[in-house]
Amino acid sequence: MNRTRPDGLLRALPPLLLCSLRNAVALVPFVGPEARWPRGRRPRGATAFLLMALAMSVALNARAADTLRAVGTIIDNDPPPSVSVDSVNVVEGDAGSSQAIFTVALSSVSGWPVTVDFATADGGAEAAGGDYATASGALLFPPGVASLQVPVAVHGDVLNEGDETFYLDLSNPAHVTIDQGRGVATIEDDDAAPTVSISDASVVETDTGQANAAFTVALSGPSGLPITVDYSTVDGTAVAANGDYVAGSGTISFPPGTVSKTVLVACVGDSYDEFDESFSVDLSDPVNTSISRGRATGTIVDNDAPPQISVAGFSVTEGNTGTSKGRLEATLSAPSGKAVSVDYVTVAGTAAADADYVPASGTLVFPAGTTSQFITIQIVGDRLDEPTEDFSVAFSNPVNATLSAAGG
Ligand SMILES: [Ca+2]
Ligand SMILES: [Ca+2]
Ligand SMILES: [Ca+2]
Ligand SMILES: [Ca+2]
Repeated sequence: MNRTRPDGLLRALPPLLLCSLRNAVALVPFVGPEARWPRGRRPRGATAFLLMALAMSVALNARAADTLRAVGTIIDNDPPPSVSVDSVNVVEGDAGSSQAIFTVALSSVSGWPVTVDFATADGGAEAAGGDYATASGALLFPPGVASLQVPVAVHGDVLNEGDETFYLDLSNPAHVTIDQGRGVATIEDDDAAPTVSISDASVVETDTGQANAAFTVALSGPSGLPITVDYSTVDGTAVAANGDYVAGSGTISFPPGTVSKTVLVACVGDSYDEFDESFSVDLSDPVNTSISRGRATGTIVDNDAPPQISVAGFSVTEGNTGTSKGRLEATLSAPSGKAVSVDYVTVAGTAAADADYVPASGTLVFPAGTTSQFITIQIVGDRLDEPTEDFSVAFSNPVNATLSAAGG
């Protein structure tokens, strides 16, 4: 209300004149013929004095109109606004950084400069673990501004993991109250689970004790989640119940970040010459992974030399008629896990074929695990007095064995 403009004085004149008129009427009892003065008489010069007072009243009122001011106080009846921070989702990415952008908003604009502090806080996402970059500071809302943004850097990776969260917390409000003081940022994982595979293994057999076949179980990449997979041995030509290896099963655990584990299977030594034997290790029940190669072959490489075949000389007393049997024993130096065979044929010496013995030939077979076999030769009897005669049995073509230096 500006009262300094000239037309303001014009507007003030009517009330001033009215005020002066009231003063004049108030003086009437003192100036009229019925005026009652002390001691019942009007003092000399009183009428002139009162008229002068009336004139001064009019003049004073006129001067007051020149400086009149009215202070208008508008008492604000509005509460301060409140401030809230929203929640955001951001796709993680595989490398570099992306931004989680929080919006901090006032419930209404304010005529005051509004300030509030902000700071990030770990949830499942950890700044120290590289999931995001910490951020903190103060937000100033100039009068009339209702919202501001707070970007927070989120770091990408290639780990399969669950969605993770962190927070943006508000504090120290000025000219504002905090309504929603915590915003949640959800980092959405975008990585596939790694696969798991098991590799073949082989071990050279020992003669005593055990040797381990080491199977590598590997993930295609690291994971942010704990991974487990079960394993179990399965008989092949190697049979656990026969003592070839020690059956085993269990659960393989990969803590987050681990990509390789080893499964050991004990293989039992022996001295049997045998074929290489194999068994399998199977994977099953993968957790937080899938199986890309679920069966590995374990090969037990035999380290035993083939046995030697040896024969002893034999003698037989000739009969007078018909034939009698001469038995020739062939032996192996050690039992074998393989079938051993060797060819034989009789060879005449001073004894003549047919006249003194029945020629024979064939293949002598030692079933696996046996060490002794016999060849029977028919000796022809006669009544002729004669020197001791001899013939021989020649061995050749040994299979899964060698011939000893000493012949039979
Ligand atoms: Ca990723
Ligand atoms: Ca990830
Ligand atoms: Ca052996
Ligand atoms: Ca062996």
